[in-house]
Amino acid sequence: MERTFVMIKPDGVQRGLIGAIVERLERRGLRLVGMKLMQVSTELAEKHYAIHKGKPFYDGLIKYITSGPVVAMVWEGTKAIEVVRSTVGATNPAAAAPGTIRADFALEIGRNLIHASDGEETARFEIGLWFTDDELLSYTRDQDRWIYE
Ligand code: D4T
Repeated sequence: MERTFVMIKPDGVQRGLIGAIVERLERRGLRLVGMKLMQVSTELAEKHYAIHKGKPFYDGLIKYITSGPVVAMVWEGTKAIEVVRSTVGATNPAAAAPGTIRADFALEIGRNLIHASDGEETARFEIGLWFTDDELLSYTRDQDRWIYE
């Protein structure tokens, strides 16, 4: 089963949207296998967003991500990477499809509430960057037979 890294960014925590966001992913049928509330260091933020270094929005992005606690999570399920990305919506909330998390709760690209891995390689890298193996659990839920064929 596929795993993906998801982070509720500082605006999501400050706005009291942790529960609403987690509920969307749970309702979809995805399984939470790791979760922690943490203050992101500049070092971790720079590693996570290394691909954007040098871009005009980079400094603001690092400042935003380190501005308060975030909720780091790993979710598991059928095609989890793609499913979470489509549930989250487009990077710019103003352009995100109605019904997605970003469209329903956000307006601006620099306050887009949530991060989700965008591919298999990124998911592997980000899960390893944010979690140790023993922080991730393997388990099943009674309801899984009604979600997974
Ligand atoms: P993240 O990585 O935060 O989930 O967002 P996306 O995967 O949807 O988008 P991304 O990697 O292209 O952008 C990372 C992060 O940078 C912010 N950003 C991006 C910004 O503030 N201005 C911009 O012009 C872009 C492209 C938003 C998300």
